[in-house]
Amino acid sequence: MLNPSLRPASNTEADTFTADVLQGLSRPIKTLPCRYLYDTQGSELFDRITRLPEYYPTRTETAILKAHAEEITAGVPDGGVLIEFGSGSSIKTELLLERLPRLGAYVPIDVSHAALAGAMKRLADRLPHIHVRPIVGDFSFPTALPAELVWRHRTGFFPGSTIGNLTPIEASRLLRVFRAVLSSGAHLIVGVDLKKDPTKLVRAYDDSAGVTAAFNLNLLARINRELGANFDLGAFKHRAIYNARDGRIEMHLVSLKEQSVKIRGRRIPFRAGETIHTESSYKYSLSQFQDLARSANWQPSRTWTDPRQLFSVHELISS
Ligand code: SAH
Ligand code: AVI
Repeated sequence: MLNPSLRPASNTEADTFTADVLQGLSRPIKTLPCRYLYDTQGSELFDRITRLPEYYPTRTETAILKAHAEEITAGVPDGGVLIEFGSGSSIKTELLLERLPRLGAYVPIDVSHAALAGAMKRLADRLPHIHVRPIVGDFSFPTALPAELVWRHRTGFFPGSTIGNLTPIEASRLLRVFRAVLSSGAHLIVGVDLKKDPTKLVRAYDDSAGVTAAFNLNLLARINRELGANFDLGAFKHRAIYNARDGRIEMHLVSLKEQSVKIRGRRIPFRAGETIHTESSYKYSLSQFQDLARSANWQPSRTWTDPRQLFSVHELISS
């Protein structure tokens, strides 16, 4: 529960960010919500991650979407709306949009203004016939569609294994929110990273070029920029571990010494070796994910994977 003295006076973005940061860093085990990784710099760094040799998810999911684009788009009727949750650069989505010349509209939803602006520009150049209606916002809350689209058939797209960044309980809740946004009978296409050798996983989240480290540390830089904090970026180190019990990769920022940081007039102490848990990335087996989908009243339909079973794309139907 948010300490009343920290509760924001008004619900502006900056107030919510301040409250979330102070609340997360006041816990016995310090955490920060991973959606804050994606400011302008964070979205750019994430795009660089997707091109790293060690980061297999993006190229593997892209190959699956390429190989099965026809089947995946078969359920989208002419005039329908494709709603993407956490659309980022929308690069993969082009593979679907290319096959949907008579789509009513593409609605990308993302918290990152910068990512949406970049995607809009690229799509306007590459697929000018597609009507794009972006929504800046948090996909965890039901989103109202623009009035002219409410009567159209909806299909959801949630690639990238972004669902893995939520705990299974949060993921089930989110799938229920999507069900409400998409309405009954809708199809939802979800990209889900699969369980695999932990060494390969850790390499994907602690790459040799240090891009993932920069992505993680950018969260502290963002808190300095936007909340006037004084994190010393050299005094924290990126760490990625595989937590086998929970089946998830965890990203942490480790304090290299005893220190304290000032954020909006509050002093936050750190012990040497203490960590801030900044992101979890859950890995599922095919059946684990299908069970999760059923828990949210989605009926698993078709599933596509790559030959090495690194990544999966699931088609779910709202029951
Ligand atoms: N779909 C793209 C991008 C995945 S990266 C792909 O598959 O490559 C995850 C994206 O989700 C980022 O662009 C981030 O800004 C966005 N995101 C994360 N949490 C979000 C939330 N709660 N609401 C809306 N967007 C979110
Ligand atoms: C967006 N999300 C699915 C990425 C992942 O793999 O969990 C975010 C990421 N974090 C570090 N590398 C990539």
